[in-house]
Amino acid sequence: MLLRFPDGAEKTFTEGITPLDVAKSISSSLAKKVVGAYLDDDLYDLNRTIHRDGAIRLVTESDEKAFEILNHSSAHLLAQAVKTLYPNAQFGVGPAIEEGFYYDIALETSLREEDLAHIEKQMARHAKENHPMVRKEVSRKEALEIFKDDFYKTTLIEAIPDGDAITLYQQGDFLDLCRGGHVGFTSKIKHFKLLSLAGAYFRGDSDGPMMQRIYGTSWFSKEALDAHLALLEERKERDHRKLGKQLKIFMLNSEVGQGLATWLPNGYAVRKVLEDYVYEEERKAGYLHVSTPVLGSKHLYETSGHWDHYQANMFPPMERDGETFVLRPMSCPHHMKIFQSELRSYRDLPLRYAEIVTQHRYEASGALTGLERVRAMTLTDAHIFVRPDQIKAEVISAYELIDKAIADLGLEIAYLEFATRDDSKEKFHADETLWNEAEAVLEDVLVEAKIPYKKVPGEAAFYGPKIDFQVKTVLGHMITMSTIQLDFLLPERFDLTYINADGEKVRPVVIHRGYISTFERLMSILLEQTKGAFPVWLAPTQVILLPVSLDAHMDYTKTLYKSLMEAGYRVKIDEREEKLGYKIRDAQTQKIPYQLVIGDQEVADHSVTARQYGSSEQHTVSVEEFYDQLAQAVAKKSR
Ligand code: TSB
Ligand code: ZN
Repeated sequence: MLLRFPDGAEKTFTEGITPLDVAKSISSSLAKKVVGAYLDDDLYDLNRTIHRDGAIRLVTESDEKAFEILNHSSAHLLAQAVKTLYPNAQFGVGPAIEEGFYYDIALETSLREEDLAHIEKQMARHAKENHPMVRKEVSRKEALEIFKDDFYKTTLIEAIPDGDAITLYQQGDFLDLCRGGHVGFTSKIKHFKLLSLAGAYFRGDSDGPMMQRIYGTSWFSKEALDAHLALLEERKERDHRKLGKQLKIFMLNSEVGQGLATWLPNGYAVRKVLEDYVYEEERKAGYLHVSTPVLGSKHLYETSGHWDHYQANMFPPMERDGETFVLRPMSCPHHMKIFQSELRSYRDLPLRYAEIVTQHRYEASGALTGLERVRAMTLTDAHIFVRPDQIKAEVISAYELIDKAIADLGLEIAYLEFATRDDSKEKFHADETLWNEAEAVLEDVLVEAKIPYKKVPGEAAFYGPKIDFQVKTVLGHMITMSTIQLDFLLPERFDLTYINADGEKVRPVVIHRGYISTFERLMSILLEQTKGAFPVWLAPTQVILLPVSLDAHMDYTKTLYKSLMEAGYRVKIDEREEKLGYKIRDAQTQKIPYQLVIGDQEVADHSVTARQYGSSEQHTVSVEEFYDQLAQAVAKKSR
């Protein structure tokens, strides 16, 4: 039997060897790291015998595929352990997933978190016993016979397309239906952890039976497992839903309604700074601010094409006095009408209308996630009306404005997504010529400006292609934040025109621009990024004053408070009858950037003793010096 290796070398082996044997024939260290092999395009288990010639590529622990093979094998080990502990258990599917594996289990008793530790121990026992995971190919008839009392496996077998091989895997006395790709021996599974329980419908079908899903994760070394568990812990800590509650930033309440966030005073304080930032940056960049209603007539949204292409994301219409209204999912149609409200000349362009826009989208309830995906949202929006010869310069200046804001916010662009259409009829408008032109122009700008991007067909807006700014948080979470979209369609549908230099009526082009996303999504990103320790310019409370004595030091404290408030800072006095140490700890929990302790010395010298969030050091400085520090901290934003 002749096997060809990736480096071109060929070697003859006796028939019936396994990938493990092949690795051993090369080196014993390789044999330790190998987890399987590809023979041509077929994935082989580590212990599956090879009966034919072919190109072989050993899969070792460092291979991307290896994690999947290990985790898939771990799912089997989990099922084996569950079967040992609960002999009546039956099983649905048990795949590897991005960060581990799961198995869906049908069991009379409902499992509790405490049971996971027992199951984990049993897994460790079976791992030690070193069962080979033995592959058997069977006919459909045989498979159905073997699993005749098992509704789940029978259903899964019946779903296997005709002509596909049906394979079973035996490990110890546990037999499972599986396509394969295993580490061959249970002893290869060493560093794993069961993480959580959830309910899951069999094959995701909500009409089918509900099963119990156990999630786990499996790694090739203890270090890797520990690092992953630490990351999971960090993720919990940084979960914006948890932080938002703890720091009283926002609330989600089922009586208010699903996906409808309420901004609490602390959250609104941050949002107001961001609103002012957006307004000022836009003002300096020549944007004109407008304000339009959250409702629009349904007719307006029929004209724009939203009704035809975006209806699935809209709340149903409402009628009054013979007029039909919709809650707007976007503001573009309103801005089109502003453009249309006057006669426009080529000299008026570009016209940049900006608005902090509250809009409503119907997002499926399963898709709602804290503030990241909501149903009522406020977007930092703009629509820029340009002549064709101005497209490039305007796209680039919108890009630069966004780029600066992302840096000011202490975030980073991970990559740009160039979203184009695909051949879906419902999602995109039908004018081939407009599409081709818009995509070509936008891509040209990206290429000329040497901005690297990833092309993603099918993700465009219905009215045109877009550039989405993907931001990555410290946790590696990728989120669409800002967007620049090129639109030749809405000007057409609204019959927008301006008078060109030759006195003719011609069409403008529209650039839709989402600046720093919606405040909801942005807040979710900022919370995750900062763990709620906002930089000074954004912090809900920037300074807290802690008088040592509520009598002796109160006058001076109040004077300071007043002057800081007048100067535009967000300040609080802790007037509670508590020990100073307690108040300091509390201020740290609230992640307030500056804590000022005020006692006899400070009153006498006209000074403050300042401590910064996260530090145990304190410095006594003059009031003037403190003002300087504060102003500098605000000015540097999140940079
Ligand atoms: C930029 N008409 C354009 C606008 O002119 C528009 O609405 N584009 S959008 O559909 O891409 O949305 C703009 C931004 O809103 C997105 O880039 C995303 O950051 C944010 N966003 C979208 N859906 C949600 C949601 N459900 N919850 C929170 N933010 C959202
Ligand atoms: Zn728009």
